[in-house]
Amino acid sequence: MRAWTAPDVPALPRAGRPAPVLVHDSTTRTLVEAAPGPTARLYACGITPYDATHLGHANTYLAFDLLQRAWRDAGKTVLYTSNVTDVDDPLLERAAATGVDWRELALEQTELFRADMTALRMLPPATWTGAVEAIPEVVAAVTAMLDAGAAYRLDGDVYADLAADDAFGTVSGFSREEMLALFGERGGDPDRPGKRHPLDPALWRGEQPGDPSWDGGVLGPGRPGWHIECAVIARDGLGLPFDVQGGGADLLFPHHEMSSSHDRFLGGAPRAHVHAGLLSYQGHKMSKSRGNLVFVSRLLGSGVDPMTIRLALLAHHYREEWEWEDDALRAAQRRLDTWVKAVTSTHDDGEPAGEVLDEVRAAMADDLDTPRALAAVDRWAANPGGDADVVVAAVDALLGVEV
Ligand code: 5CA
Ligand code: ZN
Repeated sequence: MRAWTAPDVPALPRAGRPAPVLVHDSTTRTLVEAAPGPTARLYACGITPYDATHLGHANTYLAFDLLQRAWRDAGKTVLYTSNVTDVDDPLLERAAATGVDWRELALEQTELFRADMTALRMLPPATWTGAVEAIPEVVAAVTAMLDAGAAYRLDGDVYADLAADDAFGTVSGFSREEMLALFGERGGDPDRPGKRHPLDPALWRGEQPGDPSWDGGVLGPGRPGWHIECAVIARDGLGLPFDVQGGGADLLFPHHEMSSSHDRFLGGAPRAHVHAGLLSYQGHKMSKSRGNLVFVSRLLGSGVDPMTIRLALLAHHYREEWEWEDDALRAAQRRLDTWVKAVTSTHDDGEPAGEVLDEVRAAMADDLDTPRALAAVDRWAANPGGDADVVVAAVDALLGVEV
């Protein structure tokens, strides 16, 4: 798929060697230098294109945008791949419920997402692949798993045989009970009769009347399972293993547990798993199924500055679970106004601009600590000194905020 246009990222002055960029790995539950080499490879799970783009999505994509900015500032080449789950049960169900063709729904919502990501100045993936586009590669991967005895057939469907993977369960570290409960809630089918193990995930779903299907070669006609979609798209975009697999906290299990299991078969699991906290609204997690959504496009349409939205999200650490309040935009707008004013009102005895750069840089390299980064800029803006251009560039390059 065609991604969106990249925002400019200014290069920042640097004296000395960059500090390692640390992020929280959900598997070890510690801060790790997830990409120690000169090239950093990131896969952030993309949207299922309906009800896009709500602020929960934006908050999660912001986390991975910031990670790329920190890596780039540390001198790394960043390779970023993402997907669009443009065929899956929830999308087909929404299309059927609203009487819209599922392809049209996916196209329209993907277009909306693209426009929202552009407005929010998110760095685009270098490879952005739809599930439908990846079908030939998924068919080949599932066929190879069957041939190797890592998968089995069940009434026209194909399932991964998790018993073939000794490392299954190590990504989330969840107990079998927790896994079973979450698997059922999040798209799995633990109760399907005939499976070798209730947690085995579908790799290929045989053709169903009324549902779209594609030629699966020896698999028969059907469509891809969800986790193999991301494993194959990540492998083809980044190579395996890659450095960071990312998404919202709801993807840790089953999605990232399962896709990592498939990755192990295909070439190696990601080195770290990074998850953003889920955003709530009106007392519940913002979710398509509940419908308590605040859409980026609605805010933009009502005249909200995209940088205000970005700043409202940046006010919270990416791992925090928090509730969106409508007045968050007012506070963010005030902050943006103060920064804009400070840039043109520096004075001789103000706080030096270079220290703001150091502090923002240090905060971002320390698990993307945006509240600390914003506090550093706020302090400077209250008493701005030195070369304002340095602060403008730091805020642009590291936080993606254009003042
Ligand atoms: N297509 C799959 C991933 S392969 C999917 O989960 N799509 S999604 O549209 O449901 O979500 C896209 C991303 O937004 C995921 O990383 C998901 O974890 C994240 N997300 C969804 N809801 C929220 C929320 N309320 N707060 C934060 N992130 C969220
Ligand atoms: Zn995914």
